[in-house]
Amino acid sequence: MSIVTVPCTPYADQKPGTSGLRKQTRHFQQPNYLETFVQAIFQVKPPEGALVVGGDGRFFNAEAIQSIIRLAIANGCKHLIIGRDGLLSTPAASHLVRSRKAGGAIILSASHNPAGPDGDFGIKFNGPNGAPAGEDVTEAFFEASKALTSYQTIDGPPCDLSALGSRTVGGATVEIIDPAADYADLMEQLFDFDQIRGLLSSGRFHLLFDAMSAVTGPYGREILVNRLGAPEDCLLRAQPLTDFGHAHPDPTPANAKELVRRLAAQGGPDFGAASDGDGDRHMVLAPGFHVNPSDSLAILTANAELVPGYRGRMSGVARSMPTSRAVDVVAKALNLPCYETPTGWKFFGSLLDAGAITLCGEESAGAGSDHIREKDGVWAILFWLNLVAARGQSVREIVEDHWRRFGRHACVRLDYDGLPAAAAQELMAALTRSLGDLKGQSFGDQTIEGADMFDYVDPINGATAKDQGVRLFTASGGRVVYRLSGTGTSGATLRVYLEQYTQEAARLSDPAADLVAPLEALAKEAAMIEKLTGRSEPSARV
Ligand code: G16
Repeated sequence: MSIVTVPCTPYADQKPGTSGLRKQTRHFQQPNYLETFVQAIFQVKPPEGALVVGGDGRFFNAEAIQSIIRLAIANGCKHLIIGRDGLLSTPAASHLVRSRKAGGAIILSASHNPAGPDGDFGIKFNGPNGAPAGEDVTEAFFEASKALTSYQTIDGPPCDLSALGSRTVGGATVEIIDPAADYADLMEQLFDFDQIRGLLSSGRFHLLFDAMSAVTGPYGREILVNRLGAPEDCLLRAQPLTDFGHAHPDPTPANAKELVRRLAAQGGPDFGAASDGDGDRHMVLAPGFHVNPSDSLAILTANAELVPGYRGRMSGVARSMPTSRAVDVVAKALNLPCYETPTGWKFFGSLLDAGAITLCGEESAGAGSDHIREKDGVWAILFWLNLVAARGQSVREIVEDHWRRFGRHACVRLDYDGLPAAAAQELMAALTRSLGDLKGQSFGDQTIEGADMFDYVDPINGATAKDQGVRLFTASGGRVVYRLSGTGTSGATLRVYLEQYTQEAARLSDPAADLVAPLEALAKEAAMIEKLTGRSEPSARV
């Protein structure tokens, strides 16, 4: 096999967003598009040590991995570690980088975005600590991509990814591994598998896990069925499909209709769970009940002492700025430091590396810990199973107990999708200009007590991230946050996060939408959303 230099014309739009480079699949299929970005990665981060490669199995994964193998070897990589059939969940890839002391990982996924020729595709690079590359590095990828006039590859036949074991390709070792084995071992170290096994075999508790036809099917089978003894029929949509069965692999009740239906049925499961396309998000359900992701982080933190992997070793916690402040209240009660970071898992990396935090999470269905450097869907589900087993309570009882003890931060997110980018940016600019005027203003019975733009300085390395979203604080303990999504692939998405704190016993279990209703009116009016976007209602409420 020989190294081939392929001339190419640079693309001008390869700027990574909240989580790597995400575009429509067809965009990625343009000639040399993927190759240009991968070459830019290797230009900035020449392969050192082993490179972990895998993805969520979506359409174009298989072709992309073959290209990456060729480019990696041509750029000097001597050892590739690849999940069988190109599959690796994002958390498993992060774990492999750390456990195998690899130089980094290339992960192929557009996470919870739909897949297929008309769906989305994505690629991101994680460094030797297993964490997504920081903004300085992704910015360097972008700069390098704009200047490329050629990339290096090798010729030769495609590599067989279906058989476990190592082979030599172009002088490099290509090692195909079981995607779930190492990860399952790690989970076994963190959680009390005996206690969970006891729960699952008690005959009184049934779980249903929806893998959404995405990457976590094999993980669910290995952990829940093979190691914890749950019956095979506890798995729903467990076969990974390249188009995720034409479904949306975002773990929300609306996208998991069969799971919700089965939970609601007489004699149905007691515990429902789902994970997203690449396995880093989670959803936990009980019959007629959905655990809000911000609450999930707070509850995991409050109960961490019940879990072997966290007992006696909680150093601190962090949440992304739009995530509700439920965890702040817990941290205060437990005397733990609590950090507020911009949206994007990459901002937790330095805090985790420094040992400043043990758990962290986000409103966008992500929670995780220092066991890896990504959020982790299956981990969060196992954490919940461990809590149910240790406390002997149902999911709903655990959540309602939590609210009684700490108060409740009811939250709802409004998404305005597909806005013209210019209109969305103008809305944010106008809102930012009006911050001074908004302070002290009343909307209905709500008064704005504070208003600012969230800028971040990383307490560990001093890196800064400016303009991360507008925050309005109300006198009644409410908060409204506005920011533009960094993961969309067409137009702009305005996200408006509403959060209302209450300790009023009679209202604790009210629907979140009712508790935040006064804030919704304020949020729409203060930012003149209808006037500036023409939309009177959001596209989605999450
Ligand atoms: C990514 C990031 C998360 C972020 C989420 C939503 O998740 O890793 O940190 O919270 O996107 O971001 P945005 O509001 O900018 O769309 P994932 O699961 O898509 O990789």
